[in-house]
Amino acid sequence: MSLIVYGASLSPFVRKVRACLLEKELTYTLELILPRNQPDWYFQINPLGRIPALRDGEFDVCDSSVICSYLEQKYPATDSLCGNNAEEVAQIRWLEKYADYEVAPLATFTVFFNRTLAKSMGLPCDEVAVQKALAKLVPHFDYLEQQLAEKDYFVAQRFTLADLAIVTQWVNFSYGHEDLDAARWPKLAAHKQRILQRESLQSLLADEAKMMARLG
Ligand SMILES: N[C@@H](CCC(=O)N[C@@H](CS)C(=O)NCC(=O)O)C(=O)O
Repeated sequence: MSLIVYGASLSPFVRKVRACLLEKELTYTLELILPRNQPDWYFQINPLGRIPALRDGEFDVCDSSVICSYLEQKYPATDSLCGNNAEEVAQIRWLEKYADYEVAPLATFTVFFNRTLAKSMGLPCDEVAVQKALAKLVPHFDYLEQQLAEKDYFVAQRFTLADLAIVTQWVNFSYGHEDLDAARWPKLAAHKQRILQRESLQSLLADEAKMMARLG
């Protein structure tokens, strides 16, 4: 088995895949591909040019959600993160999609991009867009707080891809100098801390700290 993740460590989707691999105790290497600066050959793996992609031997697959589900099917002896029955799978998929398509455009593509990445690319920070995104995030925080209720994890009373997909967005949110308001969303804030304590995420965050330091 030879697993290569293509991408850059500060992407929430790359973090999701790397944490999934670590949780499954699958060894991989990370090959750096920067969005907007991809080599031509990368478009043969992902015609959209987006990161992450995974190479497993001769097999290529892209999109973090598809990659994690592939790993679950391909390596069934590893810890299950995608659910053990139809109901769990559906709930996990829903929350993962919610994180990837509702939260990410605001927390990562707007707040993190403008506050942190834009500067490093010589672009201005669009603070008006950031403030609009922060306002739009409020109902998402409310919904997720309500979904979590009194549980430690979103689904099945154990760590799953739903927890990972959501918390990976909070990491980029914090890199954009914002944080969940623990007074307003105490369960969600505690959940974030709980998930970030995991060994997989602790090791990734240590790696990312070097990159954040370089970005200044
Ligand atoms: N749904 C995709 C989203 C991937 C994505 O949007 N990645 C960003 C980096 S965080 C990217 O590659 N953007 C470059 C582009 O869209 O050209 C996934 O889960 O992998």
